[in-house]
Order: sequence, then structure tokens, then C-alpha cells
Amino acid sequence: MAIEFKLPELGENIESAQIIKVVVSEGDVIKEDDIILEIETDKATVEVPSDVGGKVSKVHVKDGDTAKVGQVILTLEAGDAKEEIPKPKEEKKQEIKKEEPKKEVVKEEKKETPKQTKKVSGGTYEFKLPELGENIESADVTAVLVKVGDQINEDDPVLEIETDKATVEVPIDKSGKVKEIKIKEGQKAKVGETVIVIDLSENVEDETVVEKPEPKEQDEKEKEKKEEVVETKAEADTKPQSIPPISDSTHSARQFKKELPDKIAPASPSVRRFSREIGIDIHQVSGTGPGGRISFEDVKTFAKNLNEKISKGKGTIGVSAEPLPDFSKWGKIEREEMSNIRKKTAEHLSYAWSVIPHVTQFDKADITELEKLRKQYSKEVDAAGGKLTVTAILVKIIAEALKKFPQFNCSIDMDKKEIIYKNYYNIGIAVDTDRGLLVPVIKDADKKNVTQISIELGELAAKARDKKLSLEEMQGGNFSISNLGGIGGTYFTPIVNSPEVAILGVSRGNYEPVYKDGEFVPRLMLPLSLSYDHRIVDGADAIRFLRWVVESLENPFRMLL
Ligand code: CAO
Repeated sequence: MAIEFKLPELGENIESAQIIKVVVSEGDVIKEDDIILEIETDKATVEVPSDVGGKVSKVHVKDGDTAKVGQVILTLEAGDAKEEIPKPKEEKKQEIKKEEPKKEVVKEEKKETPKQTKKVSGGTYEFKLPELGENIESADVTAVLVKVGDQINEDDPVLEIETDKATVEVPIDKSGKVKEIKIKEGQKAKVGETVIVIDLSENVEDETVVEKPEPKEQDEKEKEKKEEVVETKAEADTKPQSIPPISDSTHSARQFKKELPDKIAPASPSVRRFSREIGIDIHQVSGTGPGGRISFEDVKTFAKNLNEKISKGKGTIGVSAEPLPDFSKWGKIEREEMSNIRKKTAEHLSYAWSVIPHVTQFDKADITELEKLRKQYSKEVDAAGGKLTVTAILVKIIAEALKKFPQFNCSIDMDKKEIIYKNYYNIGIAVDTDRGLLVPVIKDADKKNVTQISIELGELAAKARDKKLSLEEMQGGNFSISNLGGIGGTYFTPIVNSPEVAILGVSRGNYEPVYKDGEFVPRLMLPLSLSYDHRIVDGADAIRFLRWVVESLENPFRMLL
């Protein structure tokens, strides 16, 4: 039996990767988890393990190729080794796939279970609020999408609810006529509580139990036609309450057939409506559900990617890139393709610079005493395998500062007009590498001492320079530090590493004459630049934050208070 190994999901917004090395050859016998590729994305170089085993019958890519997520990389023969060779496992893919926001919990759960559609012709059915996910016991009903008397089909959304995780539409699992609605908009519904009662006697179709292991394309199309009819009839209304009876949908389908596009996109009417409202042509959206079904999330992802493409094409958001002159008129030139890291850095920083209203606040810390302590303890840290530098000390200070000033430890969700406060303290460190800037993250810095931070910082910086950082090691940062002081410079204005809201720039510490107790004395002064997102951080907060950092550098005992 031939099995295909496809390039798995590599993380949010990563669509392709460059293949640095194909580690296997045709004829090789590989096991699940064996490394088969070394790839480079715009974020990192990573090894890709196989989630299948077997004999490699064809390698579809070569070193240097760019492979798209989902592209077939290997064909394998399971052959006699069948028993030993496990089938592709979804969890294995998750190892590389990075957290994707889990939305539409209800729909996702339904998708996993093969459906058994019962078309019954009598009695009533109490539709209860289904399980919504782990630890979710109730939800706020934000909209009731049907009204008494409506004829509804299995899978039609009947409620819109909001949990603490997401707003989702709840589809019903049977067809019938709405007899009673037991919940109102604005009320709270408990999981398992009856929310809608439907009359099954309106179902005049056959009573057989239909097993649908997989939605067949034809069935899907038929269903879509029905939905399209429903939607067309309801076009004038913006809410799905106006779903008309569809028991005569065969007739309606014929009636409206001419108005239907040749190829009908598999999406529910509410998804189509949403897509239309935000100006997206649903036929261009690829669905990730069973049979390519398009969800709200698919439409949002498509819109997001489209926006990104538009902004990339324009250089920066809303600003068209100026045409370049012909530089060769003035001398010899050479063109070189940007590395993936450079491309991503350019896009990311253009985005952050265009979207975030930046302000940079400067200050200086007298680190004369700290420098003495640093020298005093550096041997101890050396012996533990780290290097006691001002960067490592700053990581600890910033983690404490974030606890004290939570508005620096948040992200902004402009779509929802919400602030997301984080109860963990992960600090990103800008590392200069020959391939460009990388920002590995020291996780839970507040729980680590300065020696542990020094060791981890050294390891992460080395990994960054040796192309060994994993995506995981570069994600989840709350605040970044960029220390250019080891190289030089007085002050600079760092760009906030979106979706973080602030970044500390550190320049070179130098001895300066400082007026103290009536005389000028030489003191080691460290210049600091705090850039922050003025949408969430006010100037007064910024200087309070920076002063706290300065005072903690000048007197580390302060942190213990
Ligand atoms: N002022 C004076 N000296 C400094 C200093 C500062 N602000 N920061 C570091 N130094 C000194 C260190 O004490 C060390 O001196 P010794 O060897 O005498 O002890 C020396 O400079 C080298 O330090 P380092 O770079 O090895 O270690 P670090 O922990 O301070 O920095 C790292 C680690 C990864 C931040 C750094 O190596 C680096 O890559 N910096 C560049 C960051 C960057 O590119 N930022 C730009 C982002 S925006 O484009």
C-alpha cells in the first residue's frame, strides 16, 4: 500500500519552507519519527520527523526546493512491514503545528464524529446545549437564530453563544419545525439544558437511519444548493431568523437553479452571509472542514492572508512602495535574494512600525555598583556554565517590572477592542546572527534566578547563531530586550516586537562625569531606551516603568521589596 508523507503545518502564517536537506533516499526503510527533512522557514531551521513508516519509493523534493505546507514529500510503500507501520497520526502533526486558536468548538467536535442522521416522522425532540469544551459549563446566548414555526435542517445554526474562549454558532443535530424556544438572547444557558424543542412530525421524509461515514461530494452539493436557495430567499434579511421552510426545497432548488453559480462553495448560509458582508468571494476560500466545508474561521483566515498580501505588495500598510531607480546607471550593482529571515523581519517590522503608534522614552542607569557585583559573581556564574552579563540581569529585572506594571505585559486585540493581560513572564532577547535578527524567548523568567537566566541566554544565543533554534523557542514572548551595548552606540529607538507592547533598548555603558555630592565623579552610566505602544501605555506609565528599571539596576535590592 502506498502512503504519502506531506509537509505538515509549520505554524501560524507559514505557508512554505525551504528544504535545506533531504535526509532520506529512495529505497530507505524509515520508521515513524525518523527525521526525513531539514527545512528553513522564515523563523527557524527545523528537522521534520516522519509520521509514517515504510520503504521510501519516491522522494518528490530535493535540497534547495521550496515546499508548500501539504505538499507531498515522500511516497512510501507499507508492504510487508504493514503491522509495524502505524498510520499517519494526527497528534504527530501537532508536534510541528503550532497553537491555532480553537474556535467553533461545537462544530469541531461534530466534525470528528461520523454522522448518523435520523429522519424521524413523529414526536418532539429537545435540543440541549451540547458540550462546549473542557471546563466550559455554560455560555451566554448572544443570538437565537431561529423562531417558532421555522422549519430547520440538521446542522443549521440555531444559537450564537459566547463562552470565555470564543463566540460560536451552535448547529442543531436534527431536522424539524421549531415548536418552542426555551432561551432568550442575553440569558445564560447551561451545557445539557434544553434550549429548543422541535416538532419532528413535520419530517415527512423516510424514517430510515442513514449512516453517513463521510460526506459525499454529491450530497454536499445537493445540500449546498438547498442552503443557497434558503439564502437567496432570505437575502433581504440580515439575520437567519428568516430561514423559510425548506420542505419543498426540491421545488425551490429548481426554481432558483438558474441563479446559482456553477460551482457552489460548501458553506452554511451564515458563513456565506458573513463572507459577503466582509467583501470576500467565498469561492476563493478553501475549506478545512470535512469535504472542504468552509467555516467562519476559514473566511477570517482568508481575509487576514489577503490583507497581509496587500500590505506586503505596498511596502508598508497603506503606503505604496516608490518605484526604484535604475541604480546600475551610477555604477555596478549586484542583486541578491533576501533570506527568509530577512524577508520576515522586513514584513514584521514594517507592520509593527506602521500599526503601532510608537513613543520612545530614554533614561540612564548608574550601574557602577552593579558592575562591581557583576565582576564579583561572574566566576560563580561561569562555573555554573553561564556568563553574567547586564542582559541576563535585565531579563530578571524586566520580569519583575512586568509584574508591577501589567500594562506592559499585555497585547491588544483591536478586532474585539480588548486587552489581553498575561499571567506569565516570558522575555524575548534580540540576538544578532549572520542571517539577521532572531528573538529567542526566555520563558517564565520570573521563576528563574540570574544564574539560570545567564545559562539559558547563552544557550539560546548560541543556538540562534548555529541555526538550531526551534520555532517553539522563539514564540510566546511578552516583552523584548535589545542590547546593542556590547557593540557600541549611545541611544537608539527600538521597534516594538508586535504583538508585544514594549521593548527595552540597551546601549553602551560608559564612564561619565556625574555631579554627586557637590563634585563630578566618574560613574558607569547605562543608556536605556524604552519604546512602547502608545495605544495602551501612557507616557507617565512609561517613565514610571523605566524609572523602576533604572532604580533596580542601581540598587538590585529594590526588587526584593
Ligand atoms: N554596555 C557595555 N558593555 C556591554 C553591554 C552594554 N550595554 N552589553 C554587553 N556588554 C559587554 C558584556 O558585559 C561583555 O563584556 P565582557 O566580555 O567583558 O564581560 C561583552 O559586552 C559581550 O557581551 P555579550 O554580547 O556576549 O553578552 P550579552 O548577554 O550582553 O548579550 C546578546 C547577549 C545575545 C544580547 C548579544 O550577544 C547580542 O546579540 N546583541 C545584539 C542584539 C541586537 O542585534 N539587537 C538589535 C535588535 S534591533 O535591530
